[in-house]
Amino acid sequence: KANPDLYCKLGHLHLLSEDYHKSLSAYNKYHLLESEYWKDYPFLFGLGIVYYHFSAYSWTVKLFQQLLYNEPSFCKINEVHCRLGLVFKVTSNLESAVKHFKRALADPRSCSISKPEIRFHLGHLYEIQGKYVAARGEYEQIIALPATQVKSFVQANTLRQLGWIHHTVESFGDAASRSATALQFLQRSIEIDRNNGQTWYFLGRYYSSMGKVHDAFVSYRQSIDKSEASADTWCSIGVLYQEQNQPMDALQAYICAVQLDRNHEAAWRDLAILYEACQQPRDALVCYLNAKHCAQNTKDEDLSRRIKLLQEQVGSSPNEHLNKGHILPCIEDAWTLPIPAELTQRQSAFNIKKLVICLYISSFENKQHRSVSKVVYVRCFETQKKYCNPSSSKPPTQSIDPYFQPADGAREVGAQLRHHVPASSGECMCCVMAVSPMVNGIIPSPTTVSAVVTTQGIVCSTPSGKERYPMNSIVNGTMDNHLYNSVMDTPQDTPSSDVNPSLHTTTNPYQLQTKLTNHMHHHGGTNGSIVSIKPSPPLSHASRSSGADGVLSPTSASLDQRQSPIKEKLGEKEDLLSEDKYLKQSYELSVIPHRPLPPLLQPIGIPFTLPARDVIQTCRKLMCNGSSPKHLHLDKCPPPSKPPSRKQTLPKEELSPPAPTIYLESKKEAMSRALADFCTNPQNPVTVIRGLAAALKLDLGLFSTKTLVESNPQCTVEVRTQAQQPSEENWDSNGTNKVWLCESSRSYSSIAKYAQYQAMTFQESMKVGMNRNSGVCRGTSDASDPCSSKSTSKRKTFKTIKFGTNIDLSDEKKWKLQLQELSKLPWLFRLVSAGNMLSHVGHSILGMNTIQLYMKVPGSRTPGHQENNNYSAININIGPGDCEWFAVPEEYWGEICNLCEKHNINYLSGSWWPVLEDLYHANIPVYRFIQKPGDLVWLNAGTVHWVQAVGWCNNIAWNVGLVSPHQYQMTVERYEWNKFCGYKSIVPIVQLTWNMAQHVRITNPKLFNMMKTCMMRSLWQCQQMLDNLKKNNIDVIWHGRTDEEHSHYCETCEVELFNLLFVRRSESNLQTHLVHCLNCARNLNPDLENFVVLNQYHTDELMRIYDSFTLVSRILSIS
Ligand SMILES: O=C(O)CCC(=O)C(=O)O
Repeated sequence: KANPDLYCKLGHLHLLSEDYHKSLSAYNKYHLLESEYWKDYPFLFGLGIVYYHFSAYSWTVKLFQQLLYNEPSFCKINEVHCRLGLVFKVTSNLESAVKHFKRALADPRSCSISKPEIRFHLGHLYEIQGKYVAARGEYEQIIALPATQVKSFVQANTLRQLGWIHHTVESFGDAASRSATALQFLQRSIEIDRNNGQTWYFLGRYYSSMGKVHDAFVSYRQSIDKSEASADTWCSIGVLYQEQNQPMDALQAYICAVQLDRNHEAAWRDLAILYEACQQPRDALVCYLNAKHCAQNTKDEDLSRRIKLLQEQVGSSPNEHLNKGHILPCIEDAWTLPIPAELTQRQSAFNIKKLVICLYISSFENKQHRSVSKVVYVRCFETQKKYCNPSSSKPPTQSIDPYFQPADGAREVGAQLRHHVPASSGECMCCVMAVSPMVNGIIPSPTTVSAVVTTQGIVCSTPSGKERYPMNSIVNGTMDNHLYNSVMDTPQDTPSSDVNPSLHTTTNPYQLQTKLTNHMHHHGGTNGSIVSIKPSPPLSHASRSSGADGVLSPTSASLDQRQSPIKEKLGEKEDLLSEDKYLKQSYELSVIPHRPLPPLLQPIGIPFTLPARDVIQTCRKLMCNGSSPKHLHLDKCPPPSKPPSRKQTLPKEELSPPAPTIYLESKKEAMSRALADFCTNPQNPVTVIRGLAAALKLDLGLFSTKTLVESNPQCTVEVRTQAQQPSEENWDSNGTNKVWLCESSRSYSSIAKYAQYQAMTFQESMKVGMNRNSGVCRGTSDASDPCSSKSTSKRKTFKTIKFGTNIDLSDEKKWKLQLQELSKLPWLFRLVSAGNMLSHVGHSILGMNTIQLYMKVPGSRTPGHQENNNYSAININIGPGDCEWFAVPEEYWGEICNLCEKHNINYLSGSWWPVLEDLYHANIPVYRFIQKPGDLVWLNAGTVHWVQAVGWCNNIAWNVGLVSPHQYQMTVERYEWNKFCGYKSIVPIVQLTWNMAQHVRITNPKLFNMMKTCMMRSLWQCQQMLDNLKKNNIDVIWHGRTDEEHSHYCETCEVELFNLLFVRRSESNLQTHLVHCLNCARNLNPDLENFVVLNQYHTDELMRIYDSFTLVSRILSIS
């Protein structure tokens, strides 16, 4: 039988010799043979690097996330952050990119990208986000460094960007001084690197805007000579020609631009303007329509008006008349430009190479039983794209990513192209070969490359081959994305390139392994705990007993609580369960069918009956003699994953199940155990409870707009400006495509102002005779629908509306009456109860254990989500209008997450509205129902949902966490998934577990086991840290924990910190203290210099809580 380790080592070896194909093949073998591949960090790292090399970014992220989750202090973790930064930058996940680059920058260890280059990326990300001051700050820090510390290409690129932002950002001073500074920076950049095509392009733009036509042409020409053909440059050349009244040359240049990038909106628009100027409205219309198609996500009234006007004009004139006396060739003829055949052949050769890569990658995917995702390629950012309107004398602004490093294939192709462009300066236009024509204005798939020499002697080579596009496409394989430009115009031998000299050190498996082993030994501890006693913090809301609420599940058996010496209970090492058994156990102990327990809850092989002191001793022993079962560490568990996709196809009728609805007639029914059991049954993802307000005589009028205005008019309202759309659809802002991205902009207002808006929109709709509460926004997007009222053609236009959301009702003084009224609810629905986990957090978490209010007009949307940490939720519609709900059972969340990823949206932090037909197509059932005024919607743990107002209404909502094994497991599962994805869990689960252990009597053995495991793990983690700190003579300072003190999170990775805090002063503001976890602190400084270590609990106290937490028999709990 083949030894898997050999394959892994072979993978490393090939990686070191930069044979990526062979490395991938060997790693794949290892992956197929070794089910616990995730324990091998150098493997995760190596394969991640290989995927990165092939631009398979989604797989790179997956591998690196596993590494970050399991070994955050891996010796090459800063390399991981750099690569993730680059991946997220190129996939437009800018926030995540910033996070990872910041972490890489803070890490003092070197990696393949130099610190100034990392800083450049950070600056550039800020620039893309429009944070120009921050961008300038980063750039200035780079140029302030001694020249010897910054590679010349980084210097050149930094100076170029500084020049560009001074040229374009008006807030940087008066025009004259900005202009002088910009020119200085650009010229300095060119002095350092004369071969940077992007800098020449910017200089061309600069001269063009200064009216220095000759200098502009010279610069553009330099740009084209120096770099791969760029659509932006050709578009700008077109503008310049047009300004010089050379329409034919302008046409050629624009055609080059759109052949290079068929989605270059500015070039299409400029071409349209050119045709209009030459009295060719039919061609102009075609170009405007293409521009419109490119600008899918931006609304442009001017463009729409222009199109309408031309449509009328073209419609009313016969064809011959329109064609009469035209100056320019029509668009179809203009499109058929020549190509050198040689270049096409080179494109084909490249295509073959790409296919091989795909085959390699799919072998890894097959093992994962996932649908084959395509290789992810570099994508460009569209940031400063404006229109190149010659009439406005504004030069075209680039659609940039001048900074992103192309995948190696792209670079190769670029180099080939550059190499073969004929260096001609003739004053003619030479057409070499025809390409596929544009049929009826529809852009054909480009398959060829064209070369044009314009009258100024500028040579254009337009690699319009179809093969060209995948280099710039993202995972969905569409051909719609803009072309990339080189990120840093990095020379081939720089660290960023794939031929990476420092990779020799980064990926040396032996070094990595040694470092890893050292690190693990370093973690081994001896003795030492600090002894003191601190009283338990009082609870803000909850009572200490389980009460008569009956929330505690009946117990079938109670565990043996007797405590006895280690030897008796644990026996010898052999008595510990074997690893295989643990894996099996983690499925058996799970209360969610077919899903293992999340890592935090997986048993570590020490009986719960051992007292805390013995737990610590046992762990120490196991660590010391090196025989620790791997699962003793939290970070040795398999990383969390999404639930597997469902295999069986649901019959059509099961795709739209009716939402379970309960009609209540009496208070007794409302308070019944049966109701609670029904709602909390995992089989019922959602329950609508009707008649509750009447049964309990609830005065929901306390939440009406009128009362809200009377009681707290100045209260803050977060306002989301949205498009009012049919509820089962979600259109891009242009109204042309159904998308998942649910866009809205945020602003703030007050209850009083929003109330005015609510009233005003209501009155307006009365005037126009709209139906306020029945058909509005519920129908489809046909022309009769008010949401798509103007939708006679394919394009939809939607009204803009404002949604008043996340209104905080936590202030008990301001909202006394309202909060009192809600205490009439049955225990399960109450905001505060002993059986609600969230009442034991010890502090408020806005919107979770406090009430949030929503004020709506028709069409107001709450995008798709699961509740924080998978808690259950309650939502009451106050009325007067209805709300429409969509809900999907929890077990499908992974599939919805995949769909979000397919649409390039982050499932956890992004804003998405599922296109219903996509869900049905994916065989995902959707509950769709109307919530009437007074209806309470109970969302069970983890149910995915999204909501749209049908009429004018207010809603109130909050979360509940039933103290049950199902809810607890769900919560911890999401806690771990959040950690895996680098997303903050706003519920501090470890703290909560310790609090619950003190304040709730648990009768359910499964829940007890889970909680005890969580405590055992955290107890040992704390002790292990303390042991190590003591060994390294690092003092721990007592800090304690005040009542209602919020839990702390690591400043860097945002994980919850329990008990031990690693604190340092902020470098930018010495008054600010930053709290870190041990891993991040050590990544910043391995010896923890400049850190103060604080503890919030004495070990004795933790041990006391641990030991006192016992399973209570049901009978005892009632007595
Ligand atoms: O009423 C709303 O729009 C918010 C709905 C929601 O997501 C919730 O209550 O959890």
